[in-house]
Amino acid sequence: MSRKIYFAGSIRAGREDADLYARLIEQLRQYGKVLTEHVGNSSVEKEEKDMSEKEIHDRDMEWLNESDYLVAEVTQPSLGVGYEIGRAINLKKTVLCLFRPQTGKRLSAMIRGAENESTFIVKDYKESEAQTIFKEFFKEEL
Ligand code: 6IA
Repeated sequence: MSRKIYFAGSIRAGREDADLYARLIEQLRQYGKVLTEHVGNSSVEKEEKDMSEKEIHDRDMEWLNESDYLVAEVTQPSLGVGYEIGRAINLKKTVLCLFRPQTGKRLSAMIRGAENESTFIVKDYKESEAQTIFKEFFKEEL
């Protein structure tokens, strides 16, 4: 059975990293089905304008529920992504958070401090390292 991966990245909190999300999603497709490809789509805000906020929330929670993994790009701080991470922990999903320290930002202690070396992993990374990180993460999670 193929893995289901929920990818989380900032939407209303800022789309500066949207192209990076799209590239990460493309790489993640090697490891399973990515349920949230819209996060990397530059026109998500137009395409989803016909859905109510409740519909967006409930659909995303359904996808999170049926996924095996949450992979979150957490460099651009986002309330929605933080919420999804908290819900994923509650649902006992395996979580990988990716953070780029070279941006000069500092990751919330509530994310960095949740690292447990097995079901909640936080990786500081550069984009060139993403492939290796995914390979290692999904190998250990077979
Ligand atoms: O607080 P944020 O908007 O930055 O939260 C981003 C996170 O929440 C993402 O990881 C998504 O999974 C989820 N999310 C937030 N908004 C949406 C959305 N449409 N569609 C799907 N997932 C979402 C918002 C479109 C709207 C601007 C018209």
